[in-house]
Amino acid sequence: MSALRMLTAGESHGRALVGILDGMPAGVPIDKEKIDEQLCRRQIGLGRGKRMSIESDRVQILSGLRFGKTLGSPVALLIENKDWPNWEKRMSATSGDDADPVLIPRPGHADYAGAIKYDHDDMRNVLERASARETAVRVALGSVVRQLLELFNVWIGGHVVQIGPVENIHTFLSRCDPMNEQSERRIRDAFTRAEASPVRCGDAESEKRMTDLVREAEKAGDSLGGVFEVVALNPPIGLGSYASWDRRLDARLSYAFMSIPGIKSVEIGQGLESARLRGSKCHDAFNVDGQGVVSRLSNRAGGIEGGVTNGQPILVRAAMKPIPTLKKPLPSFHWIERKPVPAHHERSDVCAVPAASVVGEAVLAMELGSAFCERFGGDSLEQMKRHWKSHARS
Ligand code: EPS
Repeated sequence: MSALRMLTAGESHGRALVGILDGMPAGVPIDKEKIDEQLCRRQIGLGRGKRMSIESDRVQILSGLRFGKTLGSPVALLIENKDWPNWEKRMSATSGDDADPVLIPRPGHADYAGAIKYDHDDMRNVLERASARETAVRVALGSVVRQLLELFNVWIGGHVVQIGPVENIHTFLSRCDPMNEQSERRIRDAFTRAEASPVRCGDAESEKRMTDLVREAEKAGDSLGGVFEVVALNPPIGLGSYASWDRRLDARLSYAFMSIPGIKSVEIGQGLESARLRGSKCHDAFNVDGQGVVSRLSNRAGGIEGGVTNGQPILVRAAMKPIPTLKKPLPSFHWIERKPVPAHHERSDVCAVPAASVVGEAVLAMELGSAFCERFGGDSLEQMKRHWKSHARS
């Protein structure tokens, strides 16, 4: 069982999203503003739909904290759906049956398989929970864990490296630099620039091509996917384990990233590219200097060898498919009449890859934080700090 356990609940147009995080050590200072900052980052970006102008996600901390510090008890968070008053009758938890049912499934969404699986006669019962709106509360929970990791100097960032066929040609991952002051600065700079970009891409030329593409897809009533990359700097050596399949950190990260709606593939380090390379070009050679300090000549493994962190930055890339809700819908069929009709459309995002990148950061924080708590244990932050200090070695 993971040291940190997370559970979320909530429908996209229900009253609120709720998240519970169990396993946080006691005494960790948590800043609500920092959680709200992450929620805000998830909402912005070119290509987001009209819903984002209705919502202004802010967290309410329901339990697990006292005077700004964790208690060691479960942390419960709530994010209100501002859209709820518009759906109060149609999404009532207690009474009513007069809402028009959704009867036309969208290819690519959970509508069809979900309705059959749960014996629903209204596909709204599926789409409300299958919606990527759920990721808002995951970002909030991830921010709590991120604040723990920051106390141990672990820093997480991310950016978009591809939208549709347009790639950011200046990704640092392709170079797989080893960790040193220079590469750390380069990574941080790239992410700082991405922060100011509407498509979360720090390279001006690629950004321009990406924004043109999103605007053009919007006009065409179409949607776009892409690839984002997230990085954890300064992870300690020894998170995860090679000892059992389900303790391998790369396996756990892949599982977690694949659970983000729309994600179709996950790469750690140079990922797929490894299959093309010879062993002599694929692995990260050691270097020992005159003082006996060990370093690496590259970081193609993305910071994980044998399922265990090796102290190099952790690099994860994830590919997202285009949003399935299309203004110009694909062919579908009427669930009752069994006749061909275009798919259901309410409103939708053209491209949510910049938002998914922020969700990826939260997911990385959650998995890393859990492995961190497993390795350094402790019921309180003070105990964890003592364990962390006594484990430090290279
Ligand atoms: C989302 C809210 C949703 C969508 C999007 C994610 O709002 P609504 O359904 O009211 O327009 O914008 O959902 C999806 C991408 C999806 O596939 O369901 C959010 O808060 O991120």
